[in-house]
Amino acid sequence: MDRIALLIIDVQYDFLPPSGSLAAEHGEEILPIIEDLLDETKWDWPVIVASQDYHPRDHISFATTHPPHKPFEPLLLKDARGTNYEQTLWPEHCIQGTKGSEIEESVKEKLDKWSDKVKLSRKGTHIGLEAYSAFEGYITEFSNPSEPTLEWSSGKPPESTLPEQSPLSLYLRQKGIEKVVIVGLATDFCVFQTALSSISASFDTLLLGPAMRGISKEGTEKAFERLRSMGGTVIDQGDTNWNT
Ligand code: VGL
Ligand code: ZN
Repeated sequence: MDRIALLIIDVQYDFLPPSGSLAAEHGEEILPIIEDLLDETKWDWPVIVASQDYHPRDHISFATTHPPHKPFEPLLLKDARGTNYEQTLWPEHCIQGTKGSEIEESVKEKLDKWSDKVKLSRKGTHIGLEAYSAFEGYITEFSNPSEPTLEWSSGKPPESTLPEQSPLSLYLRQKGIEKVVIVGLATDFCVFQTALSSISASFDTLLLGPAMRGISKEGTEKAFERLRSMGGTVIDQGDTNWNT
């Protein structure tokens, strides 16, 4: 048996209907599938990593940080590493200390039961850096997570690392992981970027379509197409027989 890790991306209230500020349409439909994947009588994951988008107030990605610009506008910015890039501006979401930043309760409860097999990747914690991929976060205990240190919040940020040198990649390799199964939100942003990093870091990468939802339909289709062309395995969103 391969050593397979389950990566659960950003299953947080702000990405979920009905109250999320940046909800993926029908995002709630993935919850029963993820709960099933976390049933210890059915599955035996050696490693599970949940990611959490975890922004400070005034994060560089928020439209409110750049008045008079509005959510979903593109804006050219310079990030905390001095890199010029095009930011899609977002409504405020996943702000540290708010309900919207919390991992959805039924999933969190199940994850707590996996105790030392589950870790948390916290990302987007630096005020001046956008970070979509779970490979761009720092790794901490799921049940007793640490708050971001200065370099991960507002100080001089850690230098950008290649995906294979990232904290998550080093952790997975140390655990002997060769393959990852990715689920969560949102397909066209954080799931997509996590999968790209995973492929670059040479993990055998499988995306479970029925257990993910996107922010835009076109973005989701493009993401699936691009990941397939890069060597990822993508199970279609509508595939109801994936588990047989
Ligand atoms: C995400 C937009 C902004 C995501 C996070 O989790 O896909 N999307 N921040
Ligand atoms: Zn975000």
